[in-house]
Amino acid sequence: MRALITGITGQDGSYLADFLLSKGYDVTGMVRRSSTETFERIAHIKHRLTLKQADLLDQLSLIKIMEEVKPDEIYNLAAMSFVPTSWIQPTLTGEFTGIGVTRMLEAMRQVCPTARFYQASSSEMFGKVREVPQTELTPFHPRSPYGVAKVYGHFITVNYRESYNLFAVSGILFNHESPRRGKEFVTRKISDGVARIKRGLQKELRMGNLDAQRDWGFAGDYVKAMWLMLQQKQPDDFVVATGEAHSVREFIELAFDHVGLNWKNHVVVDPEFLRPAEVEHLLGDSSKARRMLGWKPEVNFRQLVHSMVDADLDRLKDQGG
Ligand code: NAP
Ligand code: G4F
Repeated sequence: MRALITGITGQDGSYLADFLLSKGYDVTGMVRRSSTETFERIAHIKHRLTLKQADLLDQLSLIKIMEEVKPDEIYNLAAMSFVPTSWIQPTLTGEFTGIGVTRMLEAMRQVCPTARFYQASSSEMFGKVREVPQTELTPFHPRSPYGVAKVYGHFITVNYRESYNLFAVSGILFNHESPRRGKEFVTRKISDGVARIKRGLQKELRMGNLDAQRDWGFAGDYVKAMWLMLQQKQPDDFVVATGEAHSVREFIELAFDHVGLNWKNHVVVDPEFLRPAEVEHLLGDSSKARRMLGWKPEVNFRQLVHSMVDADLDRLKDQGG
């Protein structure tokens, strides 16, 4: 089996590549050119991957990569994925995260229409939530240009399935984290900050809204759900979540407790990290995925927090006290 992963240099792309290689797939990763390579997350498997240059903004490059790879499965994980940046670059976010999905689907339709396509949709689409918990049937009310672009990506995937009979699915994934998470996202910012404070490299941690609640899972568990969605008889959309919500404050408290520090002595709320419109509370109901895919999360909240702090402590062990 041949898989094409866009966004292979990101958190999810790297875990998905690990997983597909373990299943014996030939894995090609789509990468965009940059002046400095960003291959840190796939360094351990780079020799087992084929990497090819293309860009979500460049239709011809997407057609060419599909002609060369002839994939059986396509995982479209590439996107501008950081919510605050989507207010700074709203049209670019729309191009990458929204229209980029259409470019991928068009390339697949022209070149390899029998391939199976996974779109990385997001719980950010629920935004100002209409019901708790959120299911596949909950209406969307996105609260950021990123969320709006993801709603477009979701519906264009559904539309191409219905219009052209493609095997195209949308996975509505709630927040998932890991030691490979980018340091600007809240969980990794906390785990990295706690490790730096513990190692004597930093004194305070400046944060935004501590009341926001998220349904946080482990990225390694969530990439399995992506694969399972493409192994079904019929294409369909699924919510993937743990079914447990925790606040940013709880994450902070657990992370500082883990290293024997009191968070109140270090955390400073800084208005710079507040958002123009906030998603206050996300909680997913993944009953459909559990029932139809046989999927369930293996890592709980406490294990997730501890593993992220431990990984950052380990990474910084030669740099501090
Ligand atoms: P991530 O770590 O930010 O990775 C994003 C990837 O997209 C990187 O490999 C990046 O490449 C690539 N990319 C960005 N713009 C591109 C372009 N124009 N052309 C080609 N590649 C481009 O994100 P992640 O956390 O792994 O998330 C994967 C996907 O799932 C994203 O679509 C995200 O929006 C979605 N999602 C994530 C979560 C979550 O909690 N993690 C939840 C729901 C949905 P560079 O290395 O070159 O920057
Ligand atoms: O970690 P975050 O930046 O993730 P957010 O906005 O929920 O988006 C992530 O999850 C989505 C799935 O729902 C993905 F689609 C998306 O690509 C991304 O992976 O922020 C989480 C919460 C927010 O409410 C934010 O306001 O944490 C709050 N927060 C509080 N202080 C902070 C901070 N977020 C960041 N990044 N930095 C802070 O200092």
